[in-house]
This record gives sequence, structure tokens and C-alpha cells, in this order.
Amino acid sequence: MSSTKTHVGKYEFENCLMNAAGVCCYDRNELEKMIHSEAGTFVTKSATLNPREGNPQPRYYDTELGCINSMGLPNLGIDYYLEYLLELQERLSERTFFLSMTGLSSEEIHILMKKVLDSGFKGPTELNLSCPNVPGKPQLAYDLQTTEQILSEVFEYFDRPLGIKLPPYFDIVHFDQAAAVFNKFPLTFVNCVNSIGNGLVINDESVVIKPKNGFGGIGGQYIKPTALANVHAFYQRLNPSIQIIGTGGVLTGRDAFEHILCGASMIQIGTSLEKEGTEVFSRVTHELKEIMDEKGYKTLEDFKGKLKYL
Ligand code: RRO
Repeated sequence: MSSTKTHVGKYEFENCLMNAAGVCCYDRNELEKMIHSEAGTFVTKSATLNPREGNPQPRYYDTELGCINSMGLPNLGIDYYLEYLLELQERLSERTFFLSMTGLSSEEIHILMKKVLDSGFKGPTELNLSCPNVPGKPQLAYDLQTTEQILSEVFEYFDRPLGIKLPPYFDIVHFDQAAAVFNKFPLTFVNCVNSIGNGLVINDESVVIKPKNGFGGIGGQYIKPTALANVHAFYQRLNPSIQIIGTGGVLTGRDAFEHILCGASMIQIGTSLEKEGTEVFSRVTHELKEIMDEKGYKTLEDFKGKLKYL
């Protein structure tokens, strides 16, 4: 029988599928649903120092091929998520869960990182460097100089497993430049990709979400080729000690299979989870295992990163 077990850094997971930050992870209620699903783990909504209400509604819209969002970082604040994760560390000590966090300034990022250090949270932390939806705040990881500065400051004191959530890059030179920066640091993982920032969806003659006159992050089937390209580009360029989490356009087992072929060790599902609910994890796991069985693959290692070229 095939297995979809995986590991990220020193952490092991029974299944390689999980939610993408922002979906089914706002509060305890949603996170408990994740725990009781087939997913191998969860990541929290990206937390800021203080709770935030986010952007005005409507701020999320489903389309046939995906979705657009401009949530604006609504979250319950870092203390809420840390308290819950510490509780789970006792209650489900054999399992590992991810914390996502992001600051609106480098000062805020350092305060958050130090809070995580002081809390005794032992799981992996994902630092979101790619929120496209806070008016006036650019996606940090498109500014590689500032990104390098922040990472070098963070790694002066942060000695726990840390990964970064990246925006999609669209140019080979940018893959090279970004990978050269990330390779300077003892990152546990990079997560490719966040939504494609600042797209526009129109219904009849109008935009479909209120913030930023309709501009928002695009997710779902639209973005799979871009997500796969980013997963593979970083898989080719990063130190092998930095693992890849693949996110973007995963609707079926075949999509998850392709992310793993491109080098992903873990797969996150956002839009399809929002549309289908946590049942998506059992369906996609089943579909992925069927493909593995057909091909005679027993573990992810049998095909991870083994994309064939012409
Ligand atoms: O909350 C959001 O608007 C949001 C975030 Br922080 C993010 O990282 N990606 C996204 O599509 N939306």
C-alpha cells in the first residue's frame, strides 16, 4: 500500500496535505475541524501582534476557476494562536502544527519572533513575506534587499525551525536572486506560492470585492502553472536542507502529484478547501494514492523532484 507520509525538517506528518494559511484557520473552531480531518497538520491564519478586523466586505469571491480575495489580514492576534498551539502541544503531543505570522514592519516581525521564542512553542513557524492585500504595504519578498535584512536580523536570535511564505516570482533572474538570498539562511522550508497579487475579477460591469476597488489575490486553478514553476525553480536552486511546501491550484490528486514531482514535500490546499470543506483532504489523498498505486510508487520519495525533461 502507498503512503503519503512526509516530513518537513525534523517533523513527521502522517499525510502531506494541509490547509493553506487563510483558509479554515481563523479560530479554534476552524482549527479543530482541521485536526479532525484527513490533513496531516494545519497552519494558523497569519497572526499579527494585535488582532485585526481586516478589510471591508465583500472581500472574498469564488469564480469557476478559483477565487479572488482581499481579506486584509483579519486575525485574532498572535497571543490567541500561541495559546491554542501550546494547549495542543500538551493535548496532542505526538502531532505537530504550524504557526503563521507576519508583521507590518520589521519591528513588529521582531516582536512576534521573540514572542514565539519565549512562548515555548516547539513547532515550525511560517513567516508570511507575501501578503498582497494590506493597502500601502508591498509584498515584502518582492524587495529582496529588505527581505535579506530582516532574515539576517531574525536569525541572530531565532533558533527554532522557521520557513517563509513567498509570493510567486515570474522571471528566471528573480528565481536566481531570491534563491541566492534564501540560501544564506538556515531556513527549514520555503512555501511557494501565496496568491498571485492584485488581479481583477469582473462580473457584468463591476468588480466583485470592495477593498482596493476590486484588486485582490488570485488563487485556485488559474495559478497552478505559476505555483509549479515556483516550486520547481526553488527545488532546483535551494540548499537541499531547505524543503519546499507547494501551494497553488491543488484541486485533485493529480495536482498534488505534480507539486511533489516538482519537489514539494508538503502540499497546501486553499481555494478548494474553502469551496469544498475539509472533505477535500480525504478525496485528494485518495486520488493521490490511486495515482501512486497505478505507477507502483510506495512513498513520496519515489517521485519527489523527479520531474522529467524533454
Ligand atoms: O489576509 C489576506 O488578505 C491575505 C494574506 Br495575509 C495573504 O498572505 N494572502 C492572501 O491572499 N490574502
